[in-house]
Amino acid sequence: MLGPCAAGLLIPVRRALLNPEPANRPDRDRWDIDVTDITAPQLKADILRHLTFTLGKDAAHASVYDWRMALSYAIRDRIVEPWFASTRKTWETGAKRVYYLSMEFLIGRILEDATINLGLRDMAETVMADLGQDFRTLIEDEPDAALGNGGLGRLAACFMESMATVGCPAYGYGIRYEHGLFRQRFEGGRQVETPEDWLTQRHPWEFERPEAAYTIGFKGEIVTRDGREVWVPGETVLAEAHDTPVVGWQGKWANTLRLWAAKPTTLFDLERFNRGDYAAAAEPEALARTLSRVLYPDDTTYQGKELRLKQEFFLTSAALQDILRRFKTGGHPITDLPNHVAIQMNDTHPAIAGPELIRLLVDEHGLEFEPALDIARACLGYTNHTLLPEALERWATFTFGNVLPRHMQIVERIDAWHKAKYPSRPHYVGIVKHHEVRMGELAFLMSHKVNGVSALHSDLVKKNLFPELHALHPDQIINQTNGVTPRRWLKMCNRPLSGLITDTIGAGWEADLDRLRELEPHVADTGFRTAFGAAKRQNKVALAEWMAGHCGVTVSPDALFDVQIKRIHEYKRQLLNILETIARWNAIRENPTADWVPRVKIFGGKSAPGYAVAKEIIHLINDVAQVVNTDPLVGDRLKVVYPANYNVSMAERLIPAADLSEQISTAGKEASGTGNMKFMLNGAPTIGTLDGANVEILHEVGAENFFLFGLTADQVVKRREDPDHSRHAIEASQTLQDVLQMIAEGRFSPEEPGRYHALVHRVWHHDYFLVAADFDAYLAAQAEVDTAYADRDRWLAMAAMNTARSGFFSSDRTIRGYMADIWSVTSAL
Ligand code: 26V
Repeated sequence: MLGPCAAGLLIPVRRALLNPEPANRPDRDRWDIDVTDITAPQLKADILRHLTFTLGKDAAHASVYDWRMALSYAIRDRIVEPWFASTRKTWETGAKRVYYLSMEFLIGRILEDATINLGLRDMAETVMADLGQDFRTLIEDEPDAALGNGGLGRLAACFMESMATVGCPAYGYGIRYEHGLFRQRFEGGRQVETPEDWLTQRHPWEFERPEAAYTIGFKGEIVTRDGREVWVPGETVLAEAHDTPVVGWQGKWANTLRLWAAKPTTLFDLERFNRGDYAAAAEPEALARTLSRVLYPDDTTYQGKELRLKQEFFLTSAALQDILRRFKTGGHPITDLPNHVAIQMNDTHPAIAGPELIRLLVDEHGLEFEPALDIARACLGYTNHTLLPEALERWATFTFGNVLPRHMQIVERIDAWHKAKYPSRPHYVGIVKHHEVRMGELAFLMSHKVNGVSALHSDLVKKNLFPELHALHPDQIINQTNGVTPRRWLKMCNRPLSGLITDTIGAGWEADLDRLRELEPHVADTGFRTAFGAAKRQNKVALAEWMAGHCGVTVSPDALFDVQIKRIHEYKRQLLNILETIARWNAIRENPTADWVPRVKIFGGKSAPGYAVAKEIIHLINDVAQVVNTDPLVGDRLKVVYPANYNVSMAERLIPAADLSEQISTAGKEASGTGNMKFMLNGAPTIGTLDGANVEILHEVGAENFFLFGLTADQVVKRREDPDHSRHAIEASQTLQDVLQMIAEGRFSPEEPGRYHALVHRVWHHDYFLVAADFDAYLAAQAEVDTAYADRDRWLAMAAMNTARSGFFSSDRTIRGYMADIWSVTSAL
């Protein structure tokens, strides 16, 4: 469709630059849209037209912002055609659609990604240069759309791009938060949060749809009408749609991300206004808007806040009403719903979809309870993303029944139906227990498939999370190992390496990532390895420059860049990493003339605002950085850098420049990880435990290209049986004793020597995440890393093998798995 060869995206750009006439193309059928069918002069004219008529700016006075907007609108124009074509084709073929419900979409920037998928990136750069503008500056002017906390939200964003790439007709449904994830600053080494405000500037990628709005009810009471129970809500808000088109690789398909903004159902109380009571008059508006005001920043502990439950219902009800409205225009009987609609629940956050769909089918479509339940279960799928008990959602029946009285009734009915159908179900299993509604059980019972996100995790979902339900429904739990989109996480963020890959194996790997295996034979070739090393070095030089500017720390690009970036959480064990850093510092000071492999320890990540222990760990990392980085005895042999406000865009900088990927969670705790996959793609070997998708990374890359250490998930459970496991581990390790002693004595906090007493005490006496037990093994693995890195040839081969064997971790593969095993949907391409 893009012309005769796969290089169709690259060649037309250059040809177009030379020749302003659009290329003559043979007749194409009506779906066959060539998104590269534009010349540089045309693109330039589009940009200037938007600058003038959309932004009302004269080129002579346009700012970076104006130019970015003009370019964004010009690029967005190119997406509209494939977007319409995709929608039309879905309608005309009556294809089944997928609806991905997620409270989070951690998108990041859109502009460069869109130009890449449209094959217009280089043209855009040239045209902007022609207009006197630096493309990179424009790209970096765009704020991140940070509508998510971490892995779960970023996965949803990768899935949206992959569904568009593989031609899966799909809608993403989420909330258009006015404020995304908070901004992080460090003050005296402590995390300080400030609100994020990505929408204060215009968001050029969305189309507002005031005509697509639904009423969402809360609270109120149940009344009986014509012998049926009906819900009369006590409060209502309006959910208004905002659509962002998501275009896939080479623009062959585009889907919609539909985000809901809350609006009041009545604008304001005119009577109160006329009485002069202005604040009270505006109350309905203020109340409604709080619903889509801010993303909950805590992905570690479930808190049972009423507003959160309301947000979840707001998203879910708006989505389901929209889905049913669209379905009805097709004229099929309602019993046909599962043949046309697949709904995926991204964790339990939208798990109210089960009861809400039943409510809509029963109360508004007149179905009986059981047929409605069968239809709902046939449509719904549930993805579990965590086993951590403190993150599992459960609502007090009091709160749940108050906010959603009709749904409370339905939940009880679902529970009773299941118990009646499976009388052998143990008494302690069920949705409503101990005055709580358990959302995991609800999602399980209302789905036809439940999936985990890595092989190990899916096993643990069966064994530890839902053992009884698994016994009753042995085919329900399946695995779909996560993936990441190689367009953003290799092609876009790592131009030196992706250029080398294309030069070596040709184009086309972007949408067929298994083709990276073709790199393997080249790994033995010195020329290739050197080029691989040069690409990595180029990224490291760029990162070093950026860190000097942003963190004031100068590092050598020849040092080993050791990177741990993710949310700060005890189970992810940033503490283990910083303890090893201190041990390394001690060792260097004891023997400064030894042949040290220089290291830069790079950390990135935010803590939930109320997570005190994680905040202590952040403080400790910054305190250690302060001491180590100013130690003249150590110099370049060790640096610690912790840039504030880690986000998607920062990840795009750090990952291509990483030599070593830190994936050191306590085994059994990290459901999958997706950062681990991004590092692998970009040629950074992993130091890691047998946890989450690390297990599969190890399997793909081979033990010789992975630094494995630590207790296994089973061993972790056994080790905890010894109540003194941490004391035993510490007493057996002089190195660890010394490190803990230094921290306890205030070596890194001389102005407040007792700052870390509690932290050290916890390692000695509780240490639930087994930092002490894994410490020596981690140190040994880090020593192996040093040895391997010192042998440049060996290291480059390891790094290149990681890229070559990363094909499995494309989210295209994951999406194809969901399509086949959960959604029963085929590609529309
Ligand atoms: C949990 C909660 C708890 C209740 C309130 C708000 C809230 C918001 C987000 C979360 C998310 C926790 C689950 C999560 O992010 N899991 C991560 O999912 C990734 C994608 O599957 C996976 O790679 C990570 O290992 C997993 O930690």
